[in-house]
Amino acid sequence: YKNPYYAPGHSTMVHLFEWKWDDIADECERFLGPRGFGGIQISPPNENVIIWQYNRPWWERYQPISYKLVTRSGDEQQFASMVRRCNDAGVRIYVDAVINHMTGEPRDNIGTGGSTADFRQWSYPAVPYTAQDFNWPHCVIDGWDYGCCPDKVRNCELVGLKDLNQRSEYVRFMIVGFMNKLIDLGVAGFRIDAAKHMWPEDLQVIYDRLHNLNTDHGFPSGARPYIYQEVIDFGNEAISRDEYTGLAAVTEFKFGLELSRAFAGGNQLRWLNTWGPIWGLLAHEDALTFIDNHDNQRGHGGGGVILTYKQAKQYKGATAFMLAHPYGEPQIMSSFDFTDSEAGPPMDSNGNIISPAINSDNTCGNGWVCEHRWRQIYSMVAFRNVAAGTNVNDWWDNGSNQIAFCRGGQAFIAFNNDNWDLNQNLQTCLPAGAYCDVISGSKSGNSCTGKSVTVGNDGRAQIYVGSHEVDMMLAIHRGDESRL
Ligand code: AAO
Repeated sequence: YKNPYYAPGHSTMVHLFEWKWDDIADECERFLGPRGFGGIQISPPNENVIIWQYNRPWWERYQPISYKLVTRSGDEQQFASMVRRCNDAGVRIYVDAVINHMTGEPRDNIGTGGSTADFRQWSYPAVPYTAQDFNWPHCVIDGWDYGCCPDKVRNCELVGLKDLNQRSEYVRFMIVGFMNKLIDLGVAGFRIDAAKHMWPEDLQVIYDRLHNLNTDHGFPSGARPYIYQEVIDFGNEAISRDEYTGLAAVTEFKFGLELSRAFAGGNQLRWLNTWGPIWGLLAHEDALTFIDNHDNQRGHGGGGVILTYKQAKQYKGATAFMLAHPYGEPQIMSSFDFTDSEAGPPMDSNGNIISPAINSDNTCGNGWVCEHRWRQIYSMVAFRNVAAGTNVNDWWDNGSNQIAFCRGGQAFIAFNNDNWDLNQNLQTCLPAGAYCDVISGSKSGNSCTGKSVTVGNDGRAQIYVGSHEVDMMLAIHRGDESRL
């Protein structure tokens, strides 16, 4: 369950938070596939309760009312078409699977597919689930429980969401049926929402009943879904991420916290020369890594102080480091702009999501940030693909916040997070020749729209990153996008 089965030459997942299925399919064909992205985490595809009381917040999608594939993102036919088109473009789909609970919303009880629920009776007729399918007696998790009491964290309700009992064969049957339907439609795996709140042994049973990935969508025969489990673990709670790594991959929240700290200036970049498990991070193959996610970018659900698109220079630096370094399976957040942490995606007065507009410079409009379309970020996905299979070598630092390293003989990157210029003759490990920096610009015919770098016969080059430049890094590699 730890192999994402990316198409050859692809890497990196992007979370297209709250995007519609038709827009995702277009994005696979016009941008993500051609640019070498590996996959997409989509918002939960099954029917959720409609919450007008808070003007359709983003978090209504974490309140399931049935397993019908009908949401603001689209219906089942649109979902199936998206998966087909994305797989054809070499881009995999990973589903955010909300299987811990059902809606617990006190006022609203109508779903995006027209189904109803009576949460006070634990009644969800569109599945159907009734009271006997939930953990009993009913209780709600409070903050203290995380420190002391795994049984409460797993058997009580997370923020009042009705807590399914995954020990029940009937509940397992419904969940497995839902997930297998998605696998048969061609998805490559799942984020397991709130995995900490379910018993590992129950999850094991569910995972082992999942189908192999669909060979009609280009997966090898016998391939198991990629599963990454949402477990927030900073090392100070009763439930450890280690209880879940035996099953499948786990979201590594320390990763974004530490890189955010470093790139925000709270820790010197030179210490990153040991980046990986020495920092208390999960083993490489166990870790789904990211700078920010949809919760912590808006102060929901813990995770400490992290960088987001709102601190653009530092955020691009941290993201570039994530993509330049071989550790972990990276995920990029792709956001809609927000000031109100509850607000849902751009929508019209009927609550329909407004599609992102695509500007001529590749960026998005209509309220969508589209970090994955920032040149400094998508260029680093190409960098990662060129560097695949190599390790970090020829690490250089100035004893402070200027660092540089090679990825085998394939790629080179330098960072300057000091408040003075980086101007050094450095080993790039690349063949002699001229290269375009893919951060400050791109290759255009036989020249660069940004900086260029000339590598000598000894692999060395003069590297300049001014402290007042828009970006703090410079990256060159052997791929077509960089080599002149
Ligand atoms: C909404 C309303 C609620 C209402 C509820 C039901 O906001 O007021 O009661 O509906 O009507 C999302 C939103 C929720 C929303 C929910 C349903 O974030 O606000 O509730 O949809 O619409 C825990 C879980 C983790 C979870 C996180 C939010 O362990 O699984 O809470 N994340 C996922 C999703 C998330 C979603 C759900 C789950 C539910 O990603 O989007 O919720 O499907 C500690 C624990 C964490 C725990 C946090 C929660 O964290 O370690 O496990 O996360 O507490 O507060 C430091 C510590 C850190 C600690 C943190 C916060 O950073 O180091 O460990 O402080 O204390």
